[in-house]
Amino acid sequence: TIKVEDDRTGLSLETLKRAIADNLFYIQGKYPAIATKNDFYMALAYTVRDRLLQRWLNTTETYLKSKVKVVCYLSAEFLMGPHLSNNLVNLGIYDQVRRAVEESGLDFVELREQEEEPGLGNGGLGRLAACYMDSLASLEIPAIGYGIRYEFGIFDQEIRDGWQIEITDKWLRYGNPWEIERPEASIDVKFGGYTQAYNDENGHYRVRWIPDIIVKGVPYDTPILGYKVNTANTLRLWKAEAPESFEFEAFNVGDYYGAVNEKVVAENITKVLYPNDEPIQGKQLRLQQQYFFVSCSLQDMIRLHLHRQDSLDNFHESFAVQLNDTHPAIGVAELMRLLVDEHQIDWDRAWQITQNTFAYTNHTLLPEALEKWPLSLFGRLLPRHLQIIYEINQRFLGQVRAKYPDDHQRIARLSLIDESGEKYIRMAHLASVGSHAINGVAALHTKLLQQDVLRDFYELWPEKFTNKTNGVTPRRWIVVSNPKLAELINRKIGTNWIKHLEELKQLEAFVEDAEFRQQWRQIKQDIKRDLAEYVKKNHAIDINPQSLFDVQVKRIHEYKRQHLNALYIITLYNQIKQNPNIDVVPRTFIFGGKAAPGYFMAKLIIKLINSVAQVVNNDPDVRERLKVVFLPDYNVRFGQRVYPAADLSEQISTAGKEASGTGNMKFSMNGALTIGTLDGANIEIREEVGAENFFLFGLTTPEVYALKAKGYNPWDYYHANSQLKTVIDLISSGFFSHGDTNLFRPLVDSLLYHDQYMLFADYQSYVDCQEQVNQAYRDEEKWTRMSILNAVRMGKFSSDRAIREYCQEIWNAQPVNVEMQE
Ligand code: 26Q
Repeated sequence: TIKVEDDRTGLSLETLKRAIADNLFYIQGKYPAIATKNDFYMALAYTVRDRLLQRWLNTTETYLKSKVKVVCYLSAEFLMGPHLSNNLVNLGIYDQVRRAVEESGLDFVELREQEEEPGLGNGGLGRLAACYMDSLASLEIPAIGYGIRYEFGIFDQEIRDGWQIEITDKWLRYGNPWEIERPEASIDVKFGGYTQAYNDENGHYRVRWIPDIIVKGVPYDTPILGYKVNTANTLRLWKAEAPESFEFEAFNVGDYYGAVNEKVVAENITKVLYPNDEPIQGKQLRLQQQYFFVSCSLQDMIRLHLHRQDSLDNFHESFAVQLNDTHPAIGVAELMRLLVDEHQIDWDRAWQITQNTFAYTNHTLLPEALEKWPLSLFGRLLPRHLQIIYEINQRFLGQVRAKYPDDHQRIARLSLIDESGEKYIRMAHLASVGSHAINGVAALHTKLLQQDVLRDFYELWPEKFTNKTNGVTPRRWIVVSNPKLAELINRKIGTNWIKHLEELKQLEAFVEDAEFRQQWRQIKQDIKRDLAEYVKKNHAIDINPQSLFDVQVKRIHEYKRQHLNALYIITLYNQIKQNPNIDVVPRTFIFGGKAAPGYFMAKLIIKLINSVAQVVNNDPDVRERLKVVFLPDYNVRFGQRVYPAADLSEQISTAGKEASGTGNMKFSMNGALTIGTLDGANIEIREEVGAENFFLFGLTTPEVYALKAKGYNPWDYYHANSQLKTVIDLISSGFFSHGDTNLFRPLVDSLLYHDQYMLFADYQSYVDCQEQVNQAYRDEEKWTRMSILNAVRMGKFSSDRAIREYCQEIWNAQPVNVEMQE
């Protein structure tokens, strides 16, 4: 008998081939002879999406029909990366679909590369949200990711003459096959205007908010399938539109241009992602973005809740809402407004519900990076929320006063309002007061939060604080990005490790197996060769696949110290110039990362790296032993290519500045060794992989603090260290800038006069440590052992572990089985 499979769910080669052809014809409206690569990609993407839909609808229905607790992850950023390969892996149909594509006479890799990656985030925080969505689904935890559907994500970076140029990211240009618009679930959001007190029919005091404008939020849903499970959760991103009725109203009054303008204003709200990874002071549009998506999301939750239950009294048993930093912290005031003003719940009960609902994750230690909004701006945009925040503050400070009578300074420090000069709303305080749990993202970070940034809150409520060390998903960061390594591991220990990463430990048994080491090395070698080819093809630079691949990819920031890495390159270069026959370990320095468009010093660091590259790469004395490449437009897709190709991972932030880091984890999982400071999660990585398998250098956090207290004087290091002096003088002399002595002056001056990040203090320690790296790399077998031990001891850093901890200690959320009936 012939089995007739459904064209939209069947998995046989014949069915998949026909599905691709059908989608090309019926969705793209093309036949093969006139189809573009993108048409074929779209046909393929729809073929895959079709195979997700049953699971997605079953999952949604399961949640609607039961009273299970749903985790809502509120984040202004979701840096998802390409969906196609990830979905194929999680569906378990990668090889089959690849064959179907190839038997259709198409180039699978070429089609895969057609996908525009949704770059709806800046860096670590946005990518963490994406890894957590993968783990939530893979662990079968009911969850919704709520965020913003930016029309333009993080800019595309080009490098011209060594400088960063920003290009608009038109990611939606050719359509997005992974999302479904749900206009029927749109939600109205108010802005501006004023409030009015009144007494309701029962004589209760109430407040109504009469807004200036109303903006409509339209949800766009993307399925997030877990790994080899039926659970497909939803990522719901909101787009701002003008309400339909608006134009008509204005038309009748005759103010056509005014109406069109209102429409433009409304649609501006979700136009573009702010490309900064620290707060930009007082930008009204940014506050509008935050309130817009948070209000849409909370109203959506209330609607879902009332669909399942008839009272909001147990809202916090329906939903656990996680605040990804303070960007959605306005949610605390918004939920109070919705409960008190719109659903007539009394204040005290509403406050209990609110505190039980929210939890807050902090992602930064830099005090200047704590979000605050000028009170005047805030009051104009959200007049009712300002009143609510005053009320929350008054009650909160009442409690503080009861505990610490007459401690006025403490009260001023804790207040939700900063009144030291111009008045500001402190969003971290609002988040802390409105949440039942507060967490940092690595052990050191949480400790420093407790001792420093949120110290007064810790003294008040020590029980609210917990650590949740970050993790990353091994599906995307090993299986998708490094299939050859995954394959080798599968042959040795099966596939359980993909969902239980601690099981990689079993591979320790093979460290003394010479054949296994050879296979391990061969994989790294093959991937390095692939990367070399890619760099040759796309950037016309020759790099030597035998050389040590030394990689620093991350946002460009002074605290991350890409320029310390540059100082080391110049140091090596000087050594070669001094003695051209010196025996150096050949190295390729690979950089990637975007600078915030307004961050002058970060852009100058990019220029410095490119200028050093020019000189080093073209000096015949170097004889190809050193190469420096800055690869433009670092993004998730390029991360997937570069982590598996790295020998050495640069994690060199000033101790106490990097909250966690997550790139550090992706490198190590793929067998790179780390050179790093005792900062963020580096500390825990070193604990796991063993100090003997980690290249440690630099001051500790207490040493950084002590040096700062005593007075850090860069000149002391400059005068005492001739090697360092030579490097700095060479930059100052215009050697890397065609004789221009002004170009890098701001950078050199900052290092010499007021460097918060203490590069010179760590310089010698870094150079010495790099020499240890060289020695270790010369011993191939030793290096391979270290590489293997790094990868197989990374179990702790799976985002599955992190999500389990959040579920147990913060959310009280349980897995829910999704049945697969049609
Ligand atoms: C805020 C207000 C206005 C405009 C922009 C912002 C903004 C946007 C993004 C502020 C911060 C960010 C992103 C921060 C971030 O990525 N932090 C990183 O989070 C990672 C995940 O926890 C950590 O691993 C990194 O250490 C931390 O730097």
